[in-house]
Amino acid sequence: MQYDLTEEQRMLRDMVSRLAKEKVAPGAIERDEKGEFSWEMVELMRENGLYGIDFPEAYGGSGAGMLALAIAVEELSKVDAACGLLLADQELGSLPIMLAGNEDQKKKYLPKLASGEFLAAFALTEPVAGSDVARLRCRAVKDGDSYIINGTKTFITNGGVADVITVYAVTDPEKPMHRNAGVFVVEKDTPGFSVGKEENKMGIRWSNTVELVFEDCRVPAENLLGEDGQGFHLMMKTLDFSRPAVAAQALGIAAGAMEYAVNYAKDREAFGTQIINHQGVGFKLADMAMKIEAARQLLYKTCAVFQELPKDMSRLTPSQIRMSSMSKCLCSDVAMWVTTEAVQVLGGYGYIKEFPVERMMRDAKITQIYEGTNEIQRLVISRTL
Ligand code: COS
Repeated sequence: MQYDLTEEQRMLRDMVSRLAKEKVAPGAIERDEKGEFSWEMVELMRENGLYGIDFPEAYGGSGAGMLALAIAVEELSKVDAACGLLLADQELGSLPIMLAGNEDQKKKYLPKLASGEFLAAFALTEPVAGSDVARLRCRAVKDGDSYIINGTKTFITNGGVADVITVYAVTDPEKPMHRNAGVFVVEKDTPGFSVGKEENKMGIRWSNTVELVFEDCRVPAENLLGEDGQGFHLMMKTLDFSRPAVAAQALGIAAGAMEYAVNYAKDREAFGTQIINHQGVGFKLADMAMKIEAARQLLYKTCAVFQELPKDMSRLTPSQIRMSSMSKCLCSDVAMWVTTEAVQVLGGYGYIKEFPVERMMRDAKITQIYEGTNEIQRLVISRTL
């Protein structure tokens, strides 16, 4: 029985780790300060074939699976969480097509998403709600061979830079909740679609986060993914499949902060010895190591389970759903705790922008919020027990 990474997964980890240290880490502080989307980082992901890691080989991906994707996101996020998010969000925006797209839709979009020629975004949250998906208000009304979409989506990662956006909209409010919506592929040049306000964020600052506005936006009916009425379930399944990538981002942030704190604690002296020798510091680092490794084991196990599952609209079991939510919740809680303690280990330096743990602490916070708050994850977990 194998309970370890494969040779290919190790090679990928080493390759992405090198790339992260040599090409991503050097500009991380500047990108964070500027808060402008980095096409240079997109190009780096494209050149190294990283966008297609978890895309099927039949559609131009490398078919390496979800664990490989998690490993890549983790390595990138060790030095720059917004860079890890480039891969995680490509997966999130593309998953509705992978899960519910027909052959024509898959052929049309997936190869370009796998290569990174197209960027994807996922549009679910609205100003009125993010957690309570069943009460979202964006509408899509069938009109002949099209649907006309009206509404506003908010906090959409990559919304202003994406070529294709998968959009959730209620198609028939008379139908029962959870069975009254659809998910549509909207291409960026569609008339009636526009990008609104760009958010100025606490963390993952150079990642693009915007409002999207749909005003009589007419999309061909053939852009509906799966069946009309299936939208809620498609979005839930998308999130089950995508949350492990957010967990990987959080894990990477935690591991990056710990590595920095350990090196600092070996270097810095107080009371005649390196501060790692003081239990007040050494025990913090020990707790970091335990929590990170426990979170990593849960995440990798979840990825190993999910990558064997068919990417279609079949139902997941409660235990599969629970594993996805547990990974996201645990890894992000660990990231918040570890980064806060890493700042503490560095003392005054931890509070200064020249030292990366300050940014990591700000970056960690969003992982407890997006793709379902950790309160929602606990709700999902408790409902499946
Ligand atoms: N995976 C698969 N199916 C799920 C599911 C999940 N995680 N959660 C719920 N479902 C299914 C249920 O099995 C149920 O199916 P049936 O209608 O066939 O019985 C249906 O969806 C409705 O479930 P429920 O009654 O639990 O729905 P609620 O309206 O109470 O909402 C939560 C459930 C809160 C869990 C859901 O709205 C959610 O996940 N919200 C968070 C969304 C989110 O992550 N937002 C962040 C923005 S995206 S970056």
